[in-house]
Amino acid sequence: MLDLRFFLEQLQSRKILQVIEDADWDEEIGAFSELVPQMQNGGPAVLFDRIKGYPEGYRLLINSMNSLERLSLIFGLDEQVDVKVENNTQFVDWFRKKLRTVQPIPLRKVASAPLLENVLLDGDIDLYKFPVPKWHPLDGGRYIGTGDMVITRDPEEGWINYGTYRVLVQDRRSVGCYIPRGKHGGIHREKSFSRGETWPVAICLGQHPLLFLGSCMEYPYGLCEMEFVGGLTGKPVEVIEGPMTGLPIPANAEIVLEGEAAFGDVKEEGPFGEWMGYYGSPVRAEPLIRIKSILHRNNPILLGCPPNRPPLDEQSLFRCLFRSALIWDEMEKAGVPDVRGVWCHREGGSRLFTVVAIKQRYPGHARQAGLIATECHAGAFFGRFTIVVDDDIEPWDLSKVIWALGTRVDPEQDVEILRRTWSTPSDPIIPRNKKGFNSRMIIDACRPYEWKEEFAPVVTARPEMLQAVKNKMQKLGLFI
Ligand SMILES: Cc1cc2nc3c(=O)[nH]c(=O)nc-3n(C[C@H](O)[C@H](O)[C@H](O)COP(=O)(O)O)c2cc1C
Ligand SMILES: [Mn+2]
Repeated sequence: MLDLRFFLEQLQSRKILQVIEDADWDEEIGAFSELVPQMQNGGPAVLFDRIKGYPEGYRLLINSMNSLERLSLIFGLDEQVDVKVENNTQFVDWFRKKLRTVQPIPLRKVASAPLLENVLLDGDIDLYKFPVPKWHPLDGGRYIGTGDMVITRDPEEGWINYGTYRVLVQDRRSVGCYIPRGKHGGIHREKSFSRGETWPVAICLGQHPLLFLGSCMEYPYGLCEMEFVGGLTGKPVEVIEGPMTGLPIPANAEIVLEGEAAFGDVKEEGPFGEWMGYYGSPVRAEPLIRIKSILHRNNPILLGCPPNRPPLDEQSLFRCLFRSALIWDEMEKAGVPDVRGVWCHREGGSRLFTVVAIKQRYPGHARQAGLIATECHAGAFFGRFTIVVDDDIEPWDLSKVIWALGTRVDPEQDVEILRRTWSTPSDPIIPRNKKGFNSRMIIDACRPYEWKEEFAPVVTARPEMLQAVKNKMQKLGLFI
């Protein structure tokens, strides 16, 4: 059941939910969000209740997706994936198969929903009713939307997009939202404004993590993320028609804001502690979304998923698994043969450092793989390094990747630089006056194709000897 409360029950029965009371929304919850994911096995999910200054029941959940066990629960696939395997590539394989086979299922409209238990209009609209954290000390305000879904419609083509973009409380009745150019919600916004219309938005601030994970995935332009989620579970996602915007809002959501923005009505947004571990984007003017209604369940739960410095943060594990699968899938669809693995390393926030393994088949195969991994939809935004390795290197194994870099790369001929690629104001290495573009490095760390057969052999014993000695060592109590 795609209900956050059902998921909480599952966490509770597995004893991976910690309730914390009396925490302060002002930086203290943020500090928890930095430290808890650094614990063993990703730490527990944490549900904050009785947050300072707020009544019991107005809750906030963090760290709810930061382990393979939790991700398996969310996707309902306990049986199929061995969640104990470190650096789990099985999850990527499973998800890649889904990407190939899932047929999107249209949303199903329902008339009633728990979300309609409370409908706040006009003078009752007050965003400070909810325990919105100030996550990091230098944040420009209290960010209500981190584990959110911003719902918009393409005013020309009619399709609905669900995208996760951060949301700042600007005052009691308006929010700001950070959507760099090219993101789907941003394209919808641009289209509405260029038609001289206002931009209607619904912002979902608490929902089952599967819906959230669908929303923050780089699913292709023109396709509705919640129809894909429906396809994944085999059942349509149930939605109500937003009373103010008509947008399809998940019926079991916890808190939803409906509003609209008008061209030229802007306010400064930022800074915000971002996923690369920096306050990368300078303060900019962003459209003010003026809230027309708040819908919420009794005792509502905000889903928090704040950025912190990778790799031991809440976001980079699921982003690593999904982006690896999405890039792999797009490479195959683009006709790159013999891709043996893709890994978007958490150390790079699962964007900045992508490794692709191939079995080289023909001259230029490695460059083709590197270029497409870098510029396909799932990889195009804000990447930095793409490394292509032979299939004897597991792309998730950093120490082997670095060994291949050191021994199979002649920088003079194995490095390509792409210029003026898609970046964002958040990119910390790009100076203020040049924000928007960045460059990419593609490193071909495969053995050179034309003399790969003569390439220096790897030092290792014969496989049968290795196995025999491993057996002997085990008997002696010597384990590797
Ligand atoms: C917790 C979290 C916060 C995010 N915040 C933003 C954001 O503020 N702006 C943004 O453009 N992308 C943000 N992203 C990434 C987008 O959700 C992701 O690129 C998604 O594919 C966007 O949807 P779209 O492809 O439909 O545009 C965030 C992702 C996560 C997991
Ligand atoms: Mn989209």
